[in-house]
Amino acid sequence: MILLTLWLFSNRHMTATCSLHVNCGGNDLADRENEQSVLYEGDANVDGGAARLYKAARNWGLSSTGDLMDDNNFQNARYAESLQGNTTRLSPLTLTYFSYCLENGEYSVKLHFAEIQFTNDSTYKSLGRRIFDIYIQRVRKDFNIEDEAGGVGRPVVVPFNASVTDSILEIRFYWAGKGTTRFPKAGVYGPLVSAIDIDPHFKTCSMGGKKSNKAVYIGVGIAAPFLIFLILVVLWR
Ligand SMILES: *[C@@H]1O[C@H](CO)[C@@H](O)[C@H](O)[C@H]1NC(C)=O
Ligand SMILES: *[C@@H]1O[C@H](CO)[C@@H](O)[C@H](O)[C@H]1NC(C)=O
Ligand SMILES: CC(=O)N[C@H]1CO[C@H](CO)[C@@H](O)[C@@H]1O
Repeated sequence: MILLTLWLFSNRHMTATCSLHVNCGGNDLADRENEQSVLYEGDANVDGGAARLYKAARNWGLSSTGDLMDDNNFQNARYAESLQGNTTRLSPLTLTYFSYCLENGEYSVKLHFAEIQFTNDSTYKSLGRRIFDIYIQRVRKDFNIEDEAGGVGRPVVVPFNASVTDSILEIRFYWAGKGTTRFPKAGVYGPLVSAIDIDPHFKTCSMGGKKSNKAVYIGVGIAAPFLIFLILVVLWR
């Protein structure tokens, strides 16, 4: 019985999750939404590189490919960009965020964007156009943050629905060569994203937090009569 209790406890860490919040290109950030504290896990410490695969401690990661050939940065040191504390992750070619060990079901995916590399004014810095494709099972082609948000420097949140059938959800951003590569300066093209929300449409997360509590209750439920029995035996003696 004690072994069973231990097994139930140890299994808590292997169960699937059913939500993910990422602060792309930034640090861990606690946000309050609907009276609840939500932790946005940051990936600021993940560098660029022509090909990069990163696995976070918890069930998610990212992969980034491509080299900004003309940015005079041969180390590809960082692909995190920020404006007034608002961070984003940029990738020259493809950027994929993946979440694995997700409970199967229907999910809401919200992608947060803000065009922070171009300006609104009438200088050459406003001439840039960033166009990329988004793949979440279905394709959203020729996505342009500036058009979607109605200007630069403005945040926009774009909702998607996703159905998870094999516990993996992949969000891929792909730069198909459209838009500008030289305005306002070299090396600003490629997909860019600020934050990601993955939340289940279903009410209770049976394999996530809820069930782990249940496992503990079952463990305690089984162990308690055994303990009482043990105490009674000791007292009787
Ligand atoms: C750009 O223009 C839009 C629409 O006029 C405006 O809402 C937005 O705040 C402007 N962005 C900046 C950075 O000034
Ligand atoms: C997602 O699905 C829900 C329920 O079917 C629907 O109400 C909503 O409009 C969908 N959202 C998108 C972005 O397709
Ligand atoms: C572009 C963008 O996301 N701007 C936000 C930066 O952060 C401040 C608060 O810290 C927001 O008010 C802006 O909307």
